[in-house]
Amino acid sequence: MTHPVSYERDGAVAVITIANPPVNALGHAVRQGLWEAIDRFSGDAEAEAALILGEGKLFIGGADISEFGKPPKDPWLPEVVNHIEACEKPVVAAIQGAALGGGLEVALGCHYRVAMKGAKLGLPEVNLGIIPGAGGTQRTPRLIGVKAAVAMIPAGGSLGAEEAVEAGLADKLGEGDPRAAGLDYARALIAEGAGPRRVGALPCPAEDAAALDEARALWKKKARGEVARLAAIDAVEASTRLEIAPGLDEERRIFREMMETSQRAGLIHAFFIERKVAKLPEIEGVAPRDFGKLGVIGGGTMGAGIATAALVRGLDVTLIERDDAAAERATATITKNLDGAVKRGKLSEAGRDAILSDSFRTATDYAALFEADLAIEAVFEDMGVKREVFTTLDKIMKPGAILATNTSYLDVNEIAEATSRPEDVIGLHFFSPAHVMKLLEVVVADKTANDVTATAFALAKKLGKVAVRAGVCDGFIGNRILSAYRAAADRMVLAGASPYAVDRAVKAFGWPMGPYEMGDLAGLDIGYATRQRKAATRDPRDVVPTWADELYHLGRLGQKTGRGYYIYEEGKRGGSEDPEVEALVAKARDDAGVTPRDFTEAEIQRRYMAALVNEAARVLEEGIARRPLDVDVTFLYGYGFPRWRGGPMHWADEAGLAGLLEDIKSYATEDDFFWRPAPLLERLVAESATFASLNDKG
Ligand code: T1G
Repeated sequence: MTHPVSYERDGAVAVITIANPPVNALGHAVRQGLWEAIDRFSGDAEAEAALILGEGKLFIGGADISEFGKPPKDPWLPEVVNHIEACEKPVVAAIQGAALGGGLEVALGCHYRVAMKGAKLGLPEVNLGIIPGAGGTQRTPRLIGVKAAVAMIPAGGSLGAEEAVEAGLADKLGEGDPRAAGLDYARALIAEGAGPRRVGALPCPAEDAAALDEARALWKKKARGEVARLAAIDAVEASTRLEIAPGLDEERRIFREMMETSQRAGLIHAFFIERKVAKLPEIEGVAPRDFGKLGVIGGGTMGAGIATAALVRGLDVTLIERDDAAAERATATITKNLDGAVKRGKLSEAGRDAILSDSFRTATDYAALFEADLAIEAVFEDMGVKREVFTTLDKIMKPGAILATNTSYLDVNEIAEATSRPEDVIGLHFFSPAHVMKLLEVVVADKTANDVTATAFALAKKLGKVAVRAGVCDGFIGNRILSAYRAAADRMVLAGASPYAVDRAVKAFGWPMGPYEMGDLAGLDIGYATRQRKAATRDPRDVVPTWADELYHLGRLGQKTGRGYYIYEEGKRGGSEDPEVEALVAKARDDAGVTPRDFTEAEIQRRYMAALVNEAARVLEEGIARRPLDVDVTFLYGYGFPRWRGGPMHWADEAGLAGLLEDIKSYATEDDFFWRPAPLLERLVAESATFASLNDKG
C-alpha cells in the first residue's frame, strides 16, 4: 500500500497530503505519517510554512473507529496533534467536506485553518459513546468559548464553514480547490512573516456556570441514561481551570473512562451495523431499476406519509385515490406534512410550492400510473382489496415497473400471485409516520427479483431511511417480535404487575415508552383487530388480555379518545393512571383464578427482553431476518430501542445468552406454552457462541 501521507514542497510551502480512503481516517499509518511529515517539515529549511490536506471529498473523517477496543499504537492521536502544534513554523489546514472528531482535532493542532464552503467541522464522538480525545474539549472552548462549545460537543454536532469562521473555529472561508486556497493562505502568512499561533497557548476560556448547568440539564433529559454527553461537558469545564497540558491529561482520563463503557461498545456497534445492513450478497453490484417516478395508491395516513417522504427527497409522485374528495383529503394531509417540514427548516417555502405545483399530483384513474417506475400500495389491510389493486396495477403499469405493497403483516407472496409479474413485486413496510420514521422493512417475497430488492434499498437511501431485508411472515421482523414481548407484558399484568409498573420498568431500561403507553399512542383498536384476526387459530393455552378487549368495547382507544390505559387531559403532557383499568385487570385475574404477585423492575425488564430475544432467535432461525444485526437495526430505527445498548441482540450477547436461556427455562415451569426456548438460542449457548458470531453471514 502506498504510504497514506505524502510530503512535497510547492515553493516555500510543504504540502502534506493524507490519502486514506474512504474517509482519511486517522489510523496508525496516517498518524505515523503525519508525525514524520511534520519532522521533515521542521527540518526542511526551504519550507517556511506547511499545509495539511485530505485527499478526496473530505479532509479527515476522524480517528479510525475500527481500531477501537484494540491496544492503541504509538503515536497516539493527541501526541500527533501536540506535535503539529509544537512546530516552530506555521502549519495551515485546508478543510473540505468534513473535519470530524480527530479530524477537527488535527486541524485545531494546526496554527491556521481555512474552511471551504460546504464543509462541516464537528466533534461527533459522543454519538459513539466517547468524548473528543485529542484536544477537542480543550482547544475548541479556547477558540469559541464555553457556551458555544457546550452547544456543540455534547450534541455531537458540527458547525458549517461559515458558522465556524464566525465562531472562530476556522480563520477563513475558502471556495473551490482546498489545495489552492490553502497555498494562498500559507503564502500570505509567509509574506507577513506570521509564526505559529498555538491554540493550546490561548488562555483558559472564561467559566460559564450557567451554560454548563443548562447543558447538563438538557442532556440529562434528552439522552436519558447516556453518560458520554455529560462527561464531555465535564471535560469542557476542565478547560476553564486547567492549562493545556493538565487539561489534555484530564480529557484523556475521561476519554479512557468512556472507552471502557458498554455504551461505547453499543454505539460503535450501532455505527457499523447501520452501514452493514445494506450489504447483502444478492444485491452487491446489482444495478437498481429507475424509481424517480413513484405512484402511491391510497392517500390515508400511510399513503400520504410515504408520498411526503418521497416528495421532500425530490421524487415525483402521483397519488391515486378512489374519488376526488379522498384525493383532496390526501392533498391536504400532504400539504400539512410539507408545511411541517418548512416549519422544521427541512424545506423552503419555495421548495414546498414547487413540489405541490410540479412533482405532486393526484388522480382517481390508475391509468395515470402508466409512466410510473414504482408503485407503492397503501390501501386497507385486507387481502382481497390488495389483490384487486395489484391485478389492476399489473395491467396498467409499464413492463419493468415495480409493484410494492406497504402491508404491515399480510402475505406478500399471496399479493404477488395476483399479478403476472411476481418477480416485480416486493414489500416496502414503512413505519408511521412514514415521513419521519427512518426504518423501512424491505419484504422480499419468494419470486422477487434481486434488482427489485436492490431498487428498494436504493429508494430507502434516497429517502434517507435505513432499509432492512425481511422475509415473509406475519409481522415480518419488528411487529412479529413486538407481539412476543407485548405478550410477555400482558402475562406479567395478568400475574400481578400493574400496566403502569410495566411501562415504568420498560422506560427505565431505556425504551422511549412502555407497551401500554405505546398501545394508547397507536390506538387500542389496532391490538383488538389483531387479536380478532388471530382468534380463529389461537392456541387455547394462549393468554388473551381480556381487559384490553374491555377497554376497546368501552370505546377507550387511547390518546385519540382521551382515554385508554391512561387518562389524557387537555393541555396536560402524558396520561395519568386510571384506577378503572386496575379494576378491569383485577377482574381478569379473578376470572382466570390468578392470585396476583409482585414484580420487581428488574424482573419486568428481564422477562420483557427474554421474550424479545427468544422470538428474535426464531425469526433468525426461519431466515425472516438474515443476521442478528438486522434485528438490531430494526429495533434501533423502528422501535426506539436505546441506541447506547447497540440493539437487542447486542444487548443479549452482553447480558449473556446462557443466563437468558436459564431464565426462559425457569419461566417455562410456569407456562411452557409461551416460554419455549428457541432452538437457535439453545444451540448458541451449547456452542458458547454469541449472536454477533452470526453477523458475518452473507
Ligand atoms: N473510522 C473508520 N471507518 C469509518 C469512519 C471512521 N471514523 N468513518 C466512516 N468509516 C467507514 C464507514 O464504516 C464506511 O465503511 C465507509 O467509511 C464510508 O462511510 C480521538 C476518537 C465521515 C461523514 O464519528 O460520520 O475521532 O461500509 O458510508 O456517507 O477524538 O462516515 O464502506 O465498509 O458513512 O460519505 C469520530 C464517522 C471518530 C465520523 C462520511 N468521527 N463517520 O460519510 O460515508 S472518533 C466520526 C461519518 C474520534 C478522536 C475520536 C461518515 C462521514 P464501509 P460512510 P459517507
